[in-house]
Amino acid sequence: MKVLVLGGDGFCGWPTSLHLSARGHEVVIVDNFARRDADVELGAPSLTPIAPLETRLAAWHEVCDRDIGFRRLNIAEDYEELVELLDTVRPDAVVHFAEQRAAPYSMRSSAHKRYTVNNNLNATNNLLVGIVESGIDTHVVHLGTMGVYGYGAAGVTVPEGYLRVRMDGDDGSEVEQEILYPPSPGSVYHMTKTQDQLMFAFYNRNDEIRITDLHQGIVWGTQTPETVRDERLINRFDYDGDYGTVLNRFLMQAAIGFPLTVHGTGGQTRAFIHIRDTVRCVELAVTHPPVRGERVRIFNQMTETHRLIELARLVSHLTGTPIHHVENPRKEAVENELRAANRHLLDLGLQPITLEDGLLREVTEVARRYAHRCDRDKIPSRPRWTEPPATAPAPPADERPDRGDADAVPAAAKS
Ligand code: NAD
Ligand code: USQ
Repeated sequence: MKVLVLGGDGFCGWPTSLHLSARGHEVVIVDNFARRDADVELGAPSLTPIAPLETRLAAWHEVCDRDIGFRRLNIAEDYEELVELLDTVRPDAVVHFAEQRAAPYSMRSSAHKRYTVNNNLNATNNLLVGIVESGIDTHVVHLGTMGVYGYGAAGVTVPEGYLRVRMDGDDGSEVEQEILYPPSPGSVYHMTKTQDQLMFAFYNRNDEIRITDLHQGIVWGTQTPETVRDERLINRFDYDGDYGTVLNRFLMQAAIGFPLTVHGTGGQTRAFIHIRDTVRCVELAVTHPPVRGERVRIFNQMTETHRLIELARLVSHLTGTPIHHVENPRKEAVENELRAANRHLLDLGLQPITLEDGLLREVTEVARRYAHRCDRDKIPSRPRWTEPPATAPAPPADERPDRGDADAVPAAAKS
């Protein structure tokens, strides 16, 4: 199949592009390097040394004699070029990873909130309008998030996208309907993903665009069978307080002996998936497209749920690293239960990789190998969801929130 991978230079997009290429698909990556620009803005590059994209692509050609195409485009702004690309490539599927994906980054400042909304909503809308304008029949596979549901499901297993509801009809009868599960975003970033859902529902109904929306949990791990084939293919590893996600952060912190930064009590429960399963799930979605006229497919792309304090204890037990409960910079429930359905991907053949010591050690070893590249000052997560009330007692000196460069303009918004 011909597949356009939007955001194919990123943490999920790069290994997915390699996986699809290795499985015989014809891949073209589209990226504007906004993520690499954010590395520079934050002064916190990937822990692993990621090669420039041209070097990555040349290395892939060397190791497996396959070509991956590349087009540098800002899909949120370069609309005409995007339409021309869609028209030329005429892809069977477009995998859409190209959004600003970090919740803390989206909460840094007014400029970061505006950048995240402008980038993510225009990226998705441009893609959908562009597909309509070019008249191609392609399948959009979008990376959404489990965070669209919020994380407190009131004793209910979170369904895959749709909720069956019963309402009282005007004539006293009972009316049954399936609606999108009520959105409950916990950050500006997550809010953009809930808005993506509405755009998908509209263009799917109005223009019959075929869409699969993958509501992904927190991705952990770093390498896949393809990225280990050559050091120039190595995947990125985010450990900083904006882009680093919780389990990879704990494993990296353990690798350098930095006390594990549990926000608050650690009672939050979240959904997780290993990067090797991410790439397999995307391929399953790409190779099992919906038919024209079918409503938006929503799959929960997660394999397990864990309470953060339990993950921290597991990592602490494996490595001997102490746990440090830090003041939570986010506005989120102190603790929550979370169960979610994931039948669709299992039925398509996914055999989940779940948390086990070997894989945890593998990530810690990667982190240890590149520990010399870590800047410990970039580890604390500084963006705050709200300002503390003026009357609040000052936190102890060693836990005083440091706003750092929170008011800087996002790098990508300047270009
Ligand atoms: P990432 O930031 O590493 O990659 C995103 C890529 O998209 C980057 O290479 C960036 O340069 C590119 N991009 C952003 N805006 C663009 C634009 N306007 N035009 C062209 N390219 C653009 O993020 P990731 O971790 O690979 O996440 C990919 C997708 O998966 C995101 O949409 C994210 O919301 C979703 N997701 C990620 C996780 C996770 O834990 N990493 C979990 C759930 C969902
Ligand atoms: N947390 C800590 N300590 C840390 C970092 C985070 O306790 O050092 C806590 C946070 O307070 C939060 C939880 O861990 O309760 C998850 O934080 P995270 O940064 O790992 O994940 P999140 O902000 O939710 O975002 C990530 C990805 C995003 C994706 C989302 C999936 O960056 O792109 O959409 O995971 S989900 O969480 O299911 O919504």
